[in-house]
Amino acid sequence: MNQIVFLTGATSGIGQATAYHFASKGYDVILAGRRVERLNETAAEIQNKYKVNTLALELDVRDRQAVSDSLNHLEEKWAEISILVNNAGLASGFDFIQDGHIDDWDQMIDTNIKGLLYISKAVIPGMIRRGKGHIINIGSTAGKEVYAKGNVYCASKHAVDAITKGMRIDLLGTGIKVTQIAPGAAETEFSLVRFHGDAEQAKKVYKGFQPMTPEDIAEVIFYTTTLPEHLCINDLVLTSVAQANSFYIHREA
Ligand code: NDP
Ligand code: 8X3
Repeated sequence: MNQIVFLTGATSGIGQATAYHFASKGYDVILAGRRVERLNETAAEIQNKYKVNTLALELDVRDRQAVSDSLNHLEEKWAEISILVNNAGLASGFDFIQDGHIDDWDQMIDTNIKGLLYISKAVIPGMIRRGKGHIINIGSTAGKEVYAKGNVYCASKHAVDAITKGMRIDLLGTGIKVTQIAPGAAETEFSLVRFHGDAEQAKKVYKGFQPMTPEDIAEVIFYTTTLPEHLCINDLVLTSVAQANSFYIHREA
């Protein structure tokens, strides 16, 4: 039987690329996201291409009841999740704190922090019972430094940083590995979402340098799962060579 990886936010960007990558290595994949058409298309294409099993879970990670219902009632063949990738997340808005929108704040906090917690709460007990598992939380360079207009997004990713550390401490002795991957700029739908669909603004974010691709990050996420049983990468910051941290990006004119 193949091992099972569960990815949230698998309808685009890093989550989708990671689903393809794990499938290419022979994993069965549970894909979760809200956009059901994309979810079904991605699941079907992965199944066709890599001849592994896929399960498409239409799920809003902010919906506490839906998360616990769907994860506690998985068919038996899907219940033993080996690897959880807590990837679903977003930045919504790019405003000084005094101009920020409370709906944006709620959405980021509810998705990036509470969603990650709801999903983890549902998956961890099975891992504990089996005495093994790997949780990979997708943080950000925004969880390491705070930049202007990043306020609540940065706070949500600092929370991911803290929750990841807390998980690793609390899960000591259970055999579960806990890893944070903290990427810098990667060209996905991230900026389009942040700027509420403004494609011109989104394009500017990646102008003049080569950002990472979602596939770059997928490869590294997979790598962290290939180490011997006694080894765990705790925290990994990953940027393109043109980026040093949240503040410094070398752009060609
Ligand atoms: P995308 O916008 O391309 O993908 C985001 C994914 O998250 C989508 O699949 C979306 O699916 C899902 N998602 C958003 N909200 C919810 C929700 N409420 N419930 C379920 N799924 C949700 O962006 P990225 O791939 O770039 O982002 C993935 C993660 O990487 C995020 O946590 C982001 O913060 C982080 N990150 C991104 C960086 C970048 O530069 N791109 C850098 C550092 C970190 P759907 O809309 O279908 O629900
Ligand atoms: C995404 C990277 O620089 O927009 O987390 O915060 S950044």
